[in-house]
Amino acid sequence: MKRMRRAALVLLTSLLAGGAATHAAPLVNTFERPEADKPYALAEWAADGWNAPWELGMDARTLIDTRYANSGDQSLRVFYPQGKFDPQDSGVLAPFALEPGQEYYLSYWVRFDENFSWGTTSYAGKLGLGLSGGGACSDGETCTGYNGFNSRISWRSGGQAAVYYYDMGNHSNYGQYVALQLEGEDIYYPKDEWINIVQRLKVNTVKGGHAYPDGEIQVWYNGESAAHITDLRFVRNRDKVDTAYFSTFFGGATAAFAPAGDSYAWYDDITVSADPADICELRSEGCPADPDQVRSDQALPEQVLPEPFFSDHASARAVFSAFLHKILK
Ligand SMILES: [Ca+2]
Repeated sequence: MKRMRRAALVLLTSLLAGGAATHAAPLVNTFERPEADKPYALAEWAADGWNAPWELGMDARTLIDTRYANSGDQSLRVFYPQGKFDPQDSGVLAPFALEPGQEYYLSYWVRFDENFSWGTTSYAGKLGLGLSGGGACSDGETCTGYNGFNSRISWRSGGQAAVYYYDMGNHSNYGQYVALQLEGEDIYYPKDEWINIVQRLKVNTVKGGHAYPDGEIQVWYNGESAAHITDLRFVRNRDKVDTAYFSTFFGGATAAFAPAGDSYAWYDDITVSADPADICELRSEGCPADPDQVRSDQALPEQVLPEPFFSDHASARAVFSAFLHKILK
C-alpha cells in the first residue's frame, strides 16, 4: 500500500506538471524481489516498475528460480515446451512501455539450459528483449515509416546468433538478419553459461518531411561490439523507441521449428536506459563486484508510469481518479 501511495503521488506530480517526467530513470530488473518458485505474472512485473498492456506466457511459462542467478539468488526462467512454436504456446511476449526516446540501450543476461534444443528440423527463434517503436512493424509487414519498427535478437541453426530487425529497407517484406560476429567469426550461443547481450537502437532523423538515413543498431556480446548497422531509416513520422519488447519463442511458422525436447532459458539483470552510463556491461571496468546491490539502488521507487498508457490527459485523469478511489477507499 505504501508503494501504491508513493506511485500515486509521483503520478499526480507528473500530471500537474502537464505530462510524464521528461527523464525516466533506468528500468532495471534483478528478479530478487518476487517470491521464488512462482510464475512472474504481469502484476509482479508492474510491482517492479515494468508496465505492459498485455502479455503471453507469463503465467504459464515463467518461474522465479533459484537454480541459477547472475546477480543475487534469483533469475527468471522461461519455458519453451517440446513440440510447441509461436508465442501462444512457446516462451513469452510482453511490450514493456518506455518513455519515448530517440535512442535506447537495453542489456540482459541469458543462460541456455544444457539441453536447450535449437529446433527440430528447422531452426529459428527469438531471444530475450528487443527495442521497438510506434506500430512495431513486424511479422511480414511492409515498414512504411508510419507503422513503426522493431529490432530483436534471434538464434538460427546450431544456436547461431543474429540481430533481426524491421526497418524501411526493402527486405522482401521480412526482417533483415545480421549475424553477430567477433573478430570476423560468427557467434554461436554457448549453453549452460551466462552471456550478456546489449542492444542500442537510434531512430533516424526526420526533418521537413524528409527521413534521413542516420538510424543505427548496435549489438554487444559479452561487452564486445558484435554488430553495428548504420544508414538505417526506421520512421518518416515522429515515432520514437517506446517499447522494451520481451519477445522470445520458437518459430518459424511450423512445428519443424519447435524444440525437440523441453527447453529452458534463464534471464537476469535486465537494464534499459537512454544513457549508456547506466549500462555497466559496456564499461571498460565491467560491472561492480556486487552488481545486485548497485542495481537495487537504481531500481524503484522513482519509476513513473510512462506516457504511452494514456492517449491524452483527460483519460489519464480518469484512470488516476479510479486509481485514487481504489487505494484510498
Ligand atoms: Ca538476480
